[in-house]
Amino acid sequence: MQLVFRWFGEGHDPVTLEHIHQIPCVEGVVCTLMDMPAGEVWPEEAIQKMYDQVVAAGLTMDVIESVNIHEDIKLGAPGRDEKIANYIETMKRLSKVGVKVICYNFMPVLDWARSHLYHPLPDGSETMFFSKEFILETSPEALAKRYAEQCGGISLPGWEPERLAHIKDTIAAYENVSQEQYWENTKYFLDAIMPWAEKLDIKMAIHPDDPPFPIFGLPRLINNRENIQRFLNLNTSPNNGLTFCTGSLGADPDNDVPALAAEFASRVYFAHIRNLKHLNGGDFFESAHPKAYGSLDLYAILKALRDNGFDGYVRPDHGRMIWGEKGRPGYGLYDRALGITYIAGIWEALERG
Ligand code: DNO
Repeated sequence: MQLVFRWFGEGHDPVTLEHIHQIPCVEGVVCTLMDMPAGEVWPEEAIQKMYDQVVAAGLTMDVIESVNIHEDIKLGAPGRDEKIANYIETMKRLSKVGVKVICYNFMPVLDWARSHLYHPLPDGSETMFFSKEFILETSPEALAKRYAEQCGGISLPGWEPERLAHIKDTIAAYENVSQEQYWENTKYFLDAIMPWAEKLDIKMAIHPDDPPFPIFGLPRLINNRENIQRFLNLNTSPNNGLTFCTGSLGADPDNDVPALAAEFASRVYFAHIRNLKHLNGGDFFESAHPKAYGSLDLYAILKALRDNGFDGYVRPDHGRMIWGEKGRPGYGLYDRALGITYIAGIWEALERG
């Protein structure tokens, strides 16, 4: 197991590599090229520059989150073969600097969604909040506008400008894609990339849908036991694996997250560990990591992963904004640093028995 920390890259993240290097137990960072539009080949120089920066800071860059999938691939549109070829070329280039895991998602149009990015908690911290009623009543365009206002110009991963530019048309395009067709489009992509993933020794780790239930009438894929199993059966390459995101899967109280961790541990190559608190009616907020604060038992989840052979990368996921920190929602320095220390403590206790 290797503990890693997400870093959005120079100019995109108020958290520096030097800060990350000072957090106990962190060996590497999880990076991306934030400026790269989905569907394009990542330039070798930019990959090399990012890699050199990370290594110079004493950290590893084994995991990339994310190489985003172009909508043509998800929609099964005529341009998909070219976009898939570009995706494979990016995989080849990443493997040259030793990348071992690529985290990606197959969520239509949007990545994650929350109603509030900076919801105040009674202790004075701020966190992300999901109000089901709010999301049901809003439109994706209104949500994007709200995020832009709240974030003061930061481009949020999953809500990048190029993704938002055609949001209405892209959502409309999904009206012609049934859930079954969506599975077929997923399989088409997996069948094309997995032989390369094997050759390049890259584990592909799909991220679950966040939230794990349908929003804005769009199809869902990775949201419960049955669908995870179905996904893994679509292409049985051992390189076809999962990012096990406790907060995404755990947002549905019907998902028994430790049981899912136990069942799928051998296909989990990357874990996002965070907690959340369920409220009435499907609402939830993202809490501090320890069990006393949320509805998930991260000890039980980590134990289930470890007991069942997981040996991948782990990062603390979304933290609250504490101690007056201002930054990317979910990705401040302090609470994630507390989170990773909690995870490291649990792991050490598990290893020492
Ligand atoms: C949000 C993240 C997601 C994740 C992608 C992976 O905070 O967990 O944006 O990076 O879904 O492709």
